[in-house]
Amino acid sequence: MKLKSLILLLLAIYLVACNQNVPPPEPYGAVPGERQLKWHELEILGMVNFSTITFYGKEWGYGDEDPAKFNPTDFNALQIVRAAKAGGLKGLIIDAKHHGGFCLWPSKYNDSYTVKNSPWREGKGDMIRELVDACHAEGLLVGMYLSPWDRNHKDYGKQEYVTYYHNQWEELLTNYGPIFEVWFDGANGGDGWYGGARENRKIDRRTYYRFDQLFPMIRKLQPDACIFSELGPELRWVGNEEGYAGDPCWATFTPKYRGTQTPVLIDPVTGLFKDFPNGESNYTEATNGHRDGAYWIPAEADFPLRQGWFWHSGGEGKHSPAQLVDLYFRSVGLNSTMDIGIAPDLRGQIDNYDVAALKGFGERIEGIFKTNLAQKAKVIASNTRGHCKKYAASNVLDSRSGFKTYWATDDNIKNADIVLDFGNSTEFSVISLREAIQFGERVDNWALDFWENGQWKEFAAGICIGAHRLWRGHPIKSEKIRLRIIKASASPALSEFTVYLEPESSRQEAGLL
Ligand code: FUL
Ligand code: CA
Repeated sequence: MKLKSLILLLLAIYLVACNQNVPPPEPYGAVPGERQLKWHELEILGMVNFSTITFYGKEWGYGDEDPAKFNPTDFNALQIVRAAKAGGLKGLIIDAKHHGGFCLWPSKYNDSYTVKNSPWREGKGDMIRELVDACHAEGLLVGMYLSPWDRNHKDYGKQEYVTYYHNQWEELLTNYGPIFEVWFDGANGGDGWYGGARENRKIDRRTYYRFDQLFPMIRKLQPDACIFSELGPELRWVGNEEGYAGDPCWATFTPKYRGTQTPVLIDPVTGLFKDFPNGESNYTEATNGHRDGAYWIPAEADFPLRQGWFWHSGGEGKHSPAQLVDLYFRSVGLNSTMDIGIAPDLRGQIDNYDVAALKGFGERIEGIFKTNLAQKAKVIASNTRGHCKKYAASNVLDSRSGFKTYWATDDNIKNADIVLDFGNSTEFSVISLREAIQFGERVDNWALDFWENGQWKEFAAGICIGAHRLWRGHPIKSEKIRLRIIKASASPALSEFTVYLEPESSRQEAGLL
């Protein structure tokens, strides 16, 4: 007994003592910046699309839609934001101006085509302000979408429009508090009303918008805002509007010009593109990303909740709560982020069907991750970096606590095992893995085993873990689960390995009984 205590004491001293001396692993490949690390923790986002075209039943405005038609009968920003919150959305990206050019705020740079020219709130309203206030009240982060393309503006195609566009960004990034994400749509250039000209206007997408000037302004005004576009520089489009990521979906990505293998260069000092081919990129490669891509540009998987990004009657039912759960596993669960398009109706509210879909989705996700069954498990790793407590295997047990605490191995280790021992037979159906992505994407191939009749049996395998990798399946009963890192490009560093049992009701909907 005494000897045992002594050994334990010595072991404890040894573990504590090594804390100071063993440095964390060297980062491997491209790694996320501070802004991106924060963004990775959000996981479920939304985008609100509402404009004159809602009242025309259109998806894209031509630019001549009458602002007098913009008259929601009962606009209610809190109702919209609460519907989003019930779905577990952590941030809302507000479409301030879509391709049709109508502005949801009384821009001082536009006298003819904003809420000021509409009957809504007798022309005295500011819809962005109301939405932002509601987000702040409910604890959601605010993002901004401002379409580069403007089919209303008479100067679209000329320098004057570019100045207008930059001025509008300045307004939006100055007057509405902190912004977590700015969104650049790839759809731009073509025909439109253009102040009555009704013609086709082609622009050079790479140079026209002067992103080389706009991006530094975004940095200056909103240093925490991640910049999203087809290809980055910080967040990339997943390459489809159905809401699923590729398998694998690496966060590392080398943006290239469309139809070529020529990489688009990012300035190493500012982190911004020197040349910005939004709308002319290799976005089809964005679905999977690139193992060892040049930059950390994680994928955002956007899709409209209804049929289309704007509200149309009859569009309900496109996604049931169960289908949203499925998409969650196919986006968030594959190292991407979910971005749900929600569309206010003619009243200016989220309709009941969509409210129920979001609420049902939020409840199901909460139900799945309610109890981390690994919490009390004994965890044993085949190797621990410098035998340090700081890098101990038990650091993987804290669920949803970000990337700070992690298990790491010695540098020369490229395959390793980590076992969760529950102590008794435990039923599970969902596994959650996260790498400590501040050190890059290190793991290539992994597999999961359960213990049955005195031996290990593989039940899942995959390529890439990244910020979040989920496995969901039929329930399995076992005393132990093992994660095998089969191949890694650098010694593994894992921040989470947790275990859940999805409630029977939502498993039933997914055919996973
Ligand atoms: C697309 C646009 O063309 C849609 O109208 C919508 O705004 C969506 C978020 O992006 O590219
Ligand atoms: Ca952890």
